[in-house]
Amino acid sequence: MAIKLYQTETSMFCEKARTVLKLKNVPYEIFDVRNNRQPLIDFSGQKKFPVMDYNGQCVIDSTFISAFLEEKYPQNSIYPKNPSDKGLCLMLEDWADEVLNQAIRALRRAETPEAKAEAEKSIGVLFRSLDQFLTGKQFIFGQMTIADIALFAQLHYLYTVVKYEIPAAHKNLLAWVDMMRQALKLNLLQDVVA
Ligand SMILES: N[C@@H](CCC(=O)N[C@@H](CS)C(=O)NCC(=O)O)C(=O)O
Repeated sequence: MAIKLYQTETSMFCEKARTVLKLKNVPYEIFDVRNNRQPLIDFSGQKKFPVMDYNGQCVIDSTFISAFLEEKYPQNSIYPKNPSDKGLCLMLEDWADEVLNQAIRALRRAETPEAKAEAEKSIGVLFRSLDQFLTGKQFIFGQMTIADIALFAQLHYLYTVVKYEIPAAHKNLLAWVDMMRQALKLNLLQDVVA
């Protein structure tokens, strides 16, 4: 069995895939696409990452990579057992990957004080929803699932790349972020999941 992840260290979607591999204790090697995307394009026929080479089988997109890994390595399941909870978990994964991701990208791209204020206003709405949702919660479904992993990968990017701290008012959200930091054995929020 050989797994190669085409990736970069700082991409949130790559960190999401690495976290699933780590949770399941699956060994893998990496190919860093930062300076050379050609091997990724040759292997996958497209330029987005992460891409997983699983014994020559090509799996594109962090959501499909996670589901594929779950099938091959059921230990430390990334989905809740209850079927309805699993549906909600998948919706949360999608919300993190699409909605939260767009707000974080907007914050990263904001160059003027006006653009930054606008982006902070938009992401503030999402922080408030998350803060409310995470009231009194540790892992969302009682064990670490892809909902926690996908949300953390996006929020973590604020600390590793954007250099933006979630405002102190969002106490439940910040407590959850810190709980995830500890669960993933990161000394600092600025460290990436390896
Ligand atoms: N839905 C995809 C998103 C992947 C994605 O947008 N990756 C970015 C890096 S974070 C990328 O490939 N950017 C380069 C490009 O679009 O050319 C996933 O979950 O893997």
